[in-house]
Amino acid sequence: MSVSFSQYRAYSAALVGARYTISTDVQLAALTAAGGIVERAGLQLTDVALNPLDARWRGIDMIALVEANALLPKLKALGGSFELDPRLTRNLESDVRIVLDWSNDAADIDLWVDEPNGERAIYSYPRTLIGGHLSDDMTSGFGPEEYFLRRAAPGRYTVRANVYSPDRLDPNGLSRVTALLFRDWGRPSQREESIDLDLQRGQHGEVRIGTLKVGGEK
Ligand SMILES: [Ca+2]
Repeated sequence: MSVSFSQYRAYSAALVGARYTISTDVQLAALTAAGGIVERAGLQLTDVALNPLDARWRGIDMIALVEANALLPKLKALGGSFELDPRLTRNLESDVRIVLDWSNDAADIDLWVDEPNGERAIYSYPRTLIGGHLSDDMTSGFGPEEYFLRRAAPGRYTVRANVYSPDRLDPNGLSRVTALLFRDWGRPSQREESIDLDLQRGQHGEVRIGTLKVGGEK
C-alpha cells in the first residue's frame, strides 16, 4: 500500500491510543507510560497536520490539528508535553464535534448532519447558518469526515451517513461505519458516544446513525 495508507493507520492508531489512555483511570505509577502514549499520539497527529497526505485524504490535516490541540492539555495533566508549533496552537474547543470513518478503503461515504433549524450540513453545503462546519468531502479511503460546531443552538442534531459508492463496499463481508459524537469537545467536561453501524452488501443511500441533543433535555 502507499505511504499515505500507513500514515492514515498511524493517525488512526494515535487516536485510539490516546483515547484509551485518557479514558482509563490512570494510577500514579502508570502516569509516565500513559504520558508517553499520549505524547507519541500528539507527535503523529502533528505530523499528519503539517504534512498533508495525498488527495485521498483531503481535510485530514485540519482534523488531525483539532485532535492534537485537544491532546496537549490532557498530556500536560499527565505531566508531559509535546511540541506543537505556536502557529498551530488554537483554542479549538466546541459544543459539538462529530467524526465519521469507515472500514473500507476506496469507499465514498458522506457525513450529513441535520441541525435543529432544518438545515443540513452536507458536502455541497459545508458551512451552515448557525456555524456548522463540515470537513472536506473524502471520496475514497477510510475517512474521516468531521462536523464541527463551536456554539450549538439547542435542539436535536441528527447524524446520518450517506453511502455514495456501494459498489466499492466489501462484497465478501460487512462494512462498518463508526461515528464519534462529542459534546464539549476539548473541555474538561468533554464526553463522547461511539456508534458502530454495519452496512450490508449493496446498501446505498442514507442511513440514520444517531441523534445528539443539546440543551433542555438530559
Ligand atoms: Ca465522502
